[in-house]
Amino acid sequence: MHRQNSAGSVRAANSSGLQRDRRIGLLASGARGLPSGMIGDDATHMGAALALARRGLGNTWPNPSVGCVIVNNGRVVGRAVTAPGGRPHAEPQALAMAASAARGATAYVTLEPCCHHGRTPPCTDALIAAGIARVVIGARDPDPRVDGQGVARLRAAGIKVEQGVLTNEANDVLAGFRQRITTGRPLVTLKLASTLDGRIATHGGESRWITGPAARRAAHALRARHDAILVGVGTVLADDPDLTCRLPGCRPTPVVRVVADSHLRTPLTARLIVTAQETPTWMVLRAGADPDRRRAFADLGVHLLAVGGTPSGVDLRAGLRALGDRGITRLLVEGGAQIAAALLRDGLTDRIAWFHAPGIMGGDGWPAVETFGVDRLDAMPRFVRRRSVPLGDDVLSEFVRQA
Ligand code: AOF
Ligand code: ZN
Repeated sequence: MHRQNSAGSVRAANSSGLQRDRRIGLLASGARGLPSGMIGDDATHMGAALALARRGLGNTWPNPSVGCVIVNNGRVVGRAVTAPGGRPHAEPQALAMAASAARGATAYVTLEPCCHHGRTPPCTDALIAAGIARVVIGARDPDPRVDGQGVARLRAAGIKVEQGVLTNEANDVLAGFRQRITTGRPLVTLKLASTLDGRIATHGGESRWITGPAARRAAHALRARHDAILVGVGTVLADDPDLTCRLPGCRPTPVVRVVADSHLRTPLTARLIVTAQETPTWMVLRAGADPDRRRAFADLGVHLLAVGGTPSGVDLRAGLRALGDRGITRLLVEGGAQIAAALLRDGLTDRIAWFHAPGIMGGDGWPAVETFGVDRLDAMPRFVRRRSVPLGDDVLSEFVRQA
């Protein structure tokens, strides 16, 4: 009774989203114009699983956010996303919701189900035990403990497995996890908010506010979908930011705030430091930094990550690797101009979210990105625009690094 009710309400709650996803799915699968049928249905349900997975972004590190939708005879009987903290995985939660309706059903999973005995039992075995007949997978799991073996195990148990449904979208949701597994560092998104001519403050340092309220809300939503936010010590000294996500009901787990501060110049009274007990604050510092000061930060609950230095500050490449080692998959970099320049110079910027406000300061204003030695056009890092969204008078443009 209870199960039927929950399945019914899932269906009702989801129907308009599903219709929207159906349209998107049909376009994405190239099946435009098909009245109904397998390709369209698969894309529809995978679209719904991807929408669930997107909701988990920022909350599941060190694990990927995975969406799972279980469909029996055209009816959604179970749906779930990886739990905050990464466990339980999506599949056992969706199977629990479906209960006996999982028998003979199709499971749509944005990521290849795991087959290893890690901190949780293998999802492949849970799908097999529940009597799932068919599994549709968005992206293959790059984790070497899985990487194709999940598919093989399902097939060996007689389950029909389809791959390649909305794979680009699934890989997009998986990008942070893939980056951590394959390179050891998180996916880096640089967030900038500037005038049309790329200025972030007047000569006298006035910067509040350049963009309007809609853009600032979108910036908070961006924080919600990342595991951690990085700023340089210059930004802490200038703005004393809080770096939390201040949208109501924004996220179940707190975002990790990270300060790159080679010589520990951050004041012990900074907001990021005095709130470190409630919301994690990590500092990336130089290995040789003052031991007494290190102890003072540690006593206040700050987690310290010592790495090597460069003439311009901490070794950011090593700092990013240290974040990856601790499980961070998606990092949002929010300032300042020095860090932006260093990340661009070193090829460490994977994505850019740039908010442009329709004002112009001219050369008196501070640039969003410091100089970083581009002397020829072919030395300039280039990006591809993925989308632009008007937000009041401002525009958010999202870019990915050119392959
Ligand atoms: C799934 N469904 O929802 C997620 C998966 O340490 P464990 O046991 O939690 O396993 C973590 C690995 O499981 C992770 O590295 C990734 O390969 C996979 N994540 N797999 O079937 C899920 N989050
Ligand atoms: Zn699993």
